[in-house]
Amino acid sequence: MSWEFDANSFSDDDVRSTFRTWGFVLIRNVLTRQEVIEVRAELDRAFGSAHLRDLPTMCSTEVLQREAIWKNLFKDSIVKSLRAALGPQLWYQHDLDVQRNSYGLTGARRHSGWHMDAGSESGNDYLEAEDYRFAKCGIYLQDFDNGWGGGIRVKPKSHRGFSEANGVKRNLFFLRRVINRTASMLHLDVDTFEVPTKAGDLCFFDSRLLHSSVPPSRESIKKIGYDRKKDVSGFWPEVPQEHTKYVIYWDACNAAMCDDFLRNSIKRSQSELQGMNEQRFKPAVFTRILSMKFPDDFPKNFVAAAADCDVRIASLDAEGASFYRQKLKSMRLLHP
Ligand SMILES: O=C(O)CCC(=O)C(=O)O
Ligand SMILES: [Fe+2]
Repeated sequence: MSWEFDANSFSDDDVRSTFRTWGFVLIRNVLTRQEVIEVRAELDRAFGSAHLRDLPTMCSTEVLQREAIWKNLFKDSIVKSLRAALGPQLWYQHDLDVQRNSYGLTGARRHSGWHMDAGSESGNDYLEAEDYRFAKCGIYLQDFDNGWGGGIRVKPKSHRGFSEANGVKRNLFFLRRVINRTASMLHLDVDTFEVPTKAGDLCFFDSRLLHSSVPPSRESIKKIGYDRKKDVSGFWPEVPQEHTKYVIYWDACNAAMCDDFLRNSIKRSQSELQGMNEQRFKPAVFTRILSMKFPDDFPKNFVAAAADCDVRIASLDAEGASFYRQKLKSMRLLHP
């Protein structure tokens, strides 16, 4: 079974079973070459502005102000493939962001950084539900093999222990997961698959799948002097401008997952304290997201684009959102 499809010709059934079996799906060319150029140029401009210049991420409230970026989420091939994998009633979380030259927990350490995005939700029963359908979606805007770590790598099938009904299989999948984790601690690459994303591709993966960033190659690291640098963090501002790593990320799910996810975001927002100052590497992401009620607080073109393809957007009700708006007002923000 292949995990790779073309944006213009895939069967929904194949996408669905690939997602369940492997935990990830790659859809080629959801953006044309010209669209990639335009989106990258828009991001270069945006990140060149004073309030974003030193930041590794453009957060959801900022992305929502830039139609040239968010409109890509509603492309036919993207909506169709996500609907195939997640179910007919497709929901987007508006936790969208753009990551720039960001190598997460991996930094320059090639064997580290393995995680699942649902990590903060561990212990919640819904992760083990048979109908769990929740995916992290990324539009990659450079080739994975350009030497600057443009893509991600995954441990295929590592999501499967959670909702496997057969007890023996379940234990085997979990055992494999433990072996994978232990191997990466020993700097061994077991079961690692580098997803060969090209500029303009969509890759979406089950939020329980183990994955990590791919750092730049050893030669590239030398070129920018990071081999001599102490404390290389997850953000690499010295990557040459033309190789800037950009990924547009968001979460998508089906109706059954929405309340659970919002509840979890509320829990996570508790670490963003009333009156706090936002920090460069610690913006108040959850408070920002929860403060926006759909559709009232969204650009009207965004609301129309979502309605056009029948994608629902998850948010709190008016009273809930208002609480987080007040909380946001009490903070000193990096930008509005
Ligand atoms: O480097 C990447 O694109 C992966 C980022 C990632 O895994 C995350 O943001 O959770
Ligand atoms: Fe992740």
